[in-house]
Formats: sequence, C-alpha cells, structure tokens
Amino acid sequence: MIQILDSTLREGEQTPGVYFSPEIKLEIARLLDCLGVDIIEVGNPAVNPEIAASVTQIARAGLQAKIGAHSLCRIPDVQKALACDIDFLGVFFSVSQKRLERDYEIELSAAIDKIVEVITYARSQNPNLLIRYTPEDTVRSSISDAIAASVAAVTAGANIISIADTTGYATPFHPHRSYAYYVKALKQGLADRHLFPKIEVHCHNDRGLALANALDAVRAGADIIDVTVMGIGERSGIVDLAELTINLMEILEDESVWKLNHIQELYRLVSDRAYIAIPPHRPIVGKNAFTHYAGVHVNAIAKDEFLYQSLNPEIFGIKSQFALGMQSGQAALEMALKQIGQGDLVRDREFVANLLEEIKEIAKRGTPIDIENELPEIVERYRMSELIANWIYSGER
Ligand code: HCA
Ligand code: CU
Repeated sequence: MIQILDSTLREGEQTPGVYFSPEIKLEIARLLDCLGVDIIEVGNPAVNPEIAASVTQIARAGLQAKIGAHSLCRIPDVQKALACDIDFLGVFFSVSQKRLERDYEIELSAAIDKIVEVITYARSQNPNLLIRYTPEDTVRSSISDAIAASVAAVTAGANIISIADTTGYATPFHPHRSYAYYVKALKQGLADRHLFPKIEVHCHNDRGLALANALDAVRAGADIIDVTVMGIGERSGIVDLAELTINLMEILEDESVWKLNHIQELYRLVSDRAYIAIPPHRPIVGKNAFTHYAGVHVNAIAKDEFLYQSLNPEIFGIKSQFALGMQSGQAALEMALKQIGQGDLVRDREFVANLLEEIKEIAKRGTPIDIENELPEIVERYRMSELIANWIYSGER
C-alpha cells in the first residue's frame, strides 16, 4: 500500500513569503488527517520556538496520521525535534561529491560517520520513532555513495530512506537520471546487505516532471510519496497532493482510503493563507476543472456528463457545471434559463437565439456570464429592449 507524506507545513512553508500561523497549521493538519494522509511533516523545530511549539501541538492533537519533524543532521537539532513528542523524524545530509567538496568540505567517510552518529542517537532516545534518512540531492549523487550512506543509516536505526530530487533534475527519459533507476538500484544495494527499509521519494518540479517522476518511482517499487497542497515549496515546488491521489486511486484496491471530499476545503484554506491563487484550469481543484463550455461539449453533457469527463466530481464533493460565454450554444443558454427559473422562455426559439447573440456580445469582455447573479438582469434588460423596439415599430405603422 502506497503511503503519502504531506509536507505543506514544512516544504510548503519554504515557498517564498509563505507563513502559516500555528492555529492555521493545526487546521491544515486536521484537514490533511481527515483526508487520510499517512505522515504530516510539520517543520524543523530548530528553526524557531514557534515551529517547535506548533510541531508539539500537532503531535499531541490526537490525529491518526504520524506527525513528523524535519532536522539537519546535528544532535542539538535532533534533540529539539525529539522534545516535540513526534512519531517521525526526517534527517537529511547530502553525500553528493559536489556538496561534500564545495559546501561541507569533508570526505564521504566523515559524512557517513556523522549520519551514523545522529541516527544512532535518535534511535537510542526513542525505539518507536520512525526515522527517515535522506541523502539530499540523491539524484545528482553517485548511486554507490547514496547506497553506502543509506546502508549505514539503516544499520544505525533508520526505517526509511528518501530519494530526494532536490533540484528537479530527474527525468524518466534518461536511464541513469530516472527515479525507476534510483529506486531499483537503492533497493537492490540495501537488499544485498539484508536491509529492507521503506523507500520514500521527494520529487521537485523544476522541469515540470515531479508527478511523472513520482509515478515512475511508484512503478519501480517506492513506498512513500512526498506531496504538498498545490505542490507549493522551494522554487517550483514538489508533487501536488490532489494530482497524486487521483492518479494513485487508479491502482488502489480500496479507493476509500482517501476521503477526497475534503479536498476543496483544504485547498481553499491553503490558497487563502499562502496568498497563492489556484489557477482555474488546475486539475480537480481549479474552478474550471469540471466546467464545460463549448457548444458541442455542453450539448453532449446535457445528455451525459461523462461524454466529456473521465473523472467523477462527486468523489471530490462537487458537481460538474457549464459556463456561458462566447463559445456557448443554445443548449447552454436553455439550461441556464431553466436554472434561473425562466424555463418558459425556452419555448420562444427566436428569443433564445437573439438573447444568445446579446450574451456573446457581452462575453467579449473576456469573462463568462455569471448565471445566478448576472443572467436574470441581462434577460430582463433584453426583454425590455425588445418590448420597446416592438412598440416603436407598431407606432411607426
Ligand atoms: C530542504 C531540502 C529537501 C529535503 C528533503 C528531505 C530536498 O529544503 O531541506 O529531507 O527528505 O528537496 O532535498 O526538501
Ligand atoms: Cu524539497
């Protein structure tokens, strides 16, 4: 069974400018828990006392999900994380050649000693803790160094190894840059030492491939996938929660594990509080995701919405709809008139055809007609103008 780790409160808060207060963090965590994510990564308690308090508060909130902290590979930082009553600890330390040389200025063996020391310490403090080790920038590291560090980490007590594509470099097209390659090679390298940790993947979206890479990893045997709401995070962010779940549902035996009817509420909350609008065409959560428009489409969906839909909006607690504008045909206008209680007008074919022309003129402003709030007034105005025109015409005779 594939598990989901949501990092909206950690990676997501690394989106430039984003800040979630502790109250909002708790609200987001509750919604993520309702939705059924397995692990919630709340933040790095060493960053500041407010984050530490928030991690503690969420860890003690009685949620089903495992609550986790993120930490640098340093014992004082891990101590701060452990003080938060967490179920999960994520420690990261890169073993890429470039990072070791240009940033840490240490040898691989010294890096591995550090990783082992910190993980051994965390394990000694809590035998039940889920511990993840991430060789940060895994996909730009030598696979043998990533395996060596992972073997050492698991032997020291880590239960999960995460393959991080920190810079969005991975691609399914390149045999040695693909998640399939990294998942298989890492699993094999660990299995050769009789080690079988869970494999997690953290895919950044710099090349727009985060979801494709995550699915590539799932197919190769990954166990846990990192996501955030709206895919927010450093730079172009990571995998989007909604997009991942809808694709994983295709391979699940039990679709009820995720309660996706909470997804709109969750996305609205995060979007509002992050001050990041949800693009209208965004899958599932965008306002156009289940809105049909062009004449041919609306004609067909009036008979059966699945003629132009492959997803069922009810799974997400929403209904499909149609929009009224430049591309609309008579079917849309007739449906709209019925919707506003003006179904009687539909019998007058000529009136409907003329009104449609009027609507298309208005729609040249570049936004659709608001059926509930705008259409009644447009209909009224149009009827009056027709009455006046007829009156003048009869007067002239
Ligand atoms: C970071 C980098 C990270 C870490 C992932 C992990 C990445 O912001 O600290 O610890 O599993 O992309 O590598 O998000
Ligand atoms: Cu990241």
